[in-house]
Amino acid sequence: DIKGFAFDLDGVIADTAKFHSQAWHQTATKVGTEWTPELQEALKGVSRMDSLEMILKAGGHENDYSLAEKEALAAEKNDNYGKLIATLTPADILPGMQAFLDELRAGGYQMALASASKNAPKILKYLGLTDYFVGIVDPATLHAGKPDPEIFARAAEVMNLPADQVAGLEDSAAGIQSINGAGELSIGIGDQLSAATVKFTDTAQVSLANLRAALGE
Ligand code: B16
Ligand code: MG
Repeated sequence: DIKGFAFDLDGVIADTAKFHSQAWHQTATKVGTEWTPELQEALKGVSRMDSLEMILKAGGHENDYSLAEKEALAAEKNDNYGKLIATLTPADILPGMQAFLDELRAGGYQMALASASKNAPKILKYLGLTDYFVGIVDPATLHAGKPDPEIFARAAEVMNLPADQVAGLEDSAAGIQSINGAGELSIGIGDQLSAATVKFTDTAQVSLANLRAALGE
């Protein structure tokens, strides 16, 4: 039986991807890489420094910057992103997710956050959701990011639950791979998540009743 839920943030709880994209677009322009929809999509769920490397590589600039210069570019992106997320309010919670979190809390389920974002604690605060979560995995302490199973395995630890009692919610293929690798029940939100055990088209579909129906319970 599932007793806890591990949540991705960007794309599951709030659409912070639009802010990441806005800020990375500025970085891409600055380094001379063309900003394309494919590049934008490829950055989903990828850590800050890996995202920068992908942007540099897409324009053939991977050898043009020193480590210190790369760190400065990443810091500048995060400053711009920080200003954008500061506008978030509870009205920015994706459809259905406040109700789902309330339903889980009322049902005595545990919740943990498994986001690659170092800004996650701030974002939860802006959204007014901090108190729902028993813990937030600190991505700075991970040896490997998604698709490695580590982040979702750590979320189960935070909730003090064995993997087979945990369900993970994700909107990225890398995240679904991480959940499956950790031995948890994967719930995919959006299309192109064929590896997910349960699939929902959007966050508005996510509820315990729909989950039970999808599992044939
Ligand atoms: P930060 P998630 C991920 O969040 C984003 O999808 C990804 O685009 C971002 O680069 C990454 O967090 C790191 O974010 O720069 O704030 O540390 O989907 O894992 O919740
Ligand atoms: Mg995501």
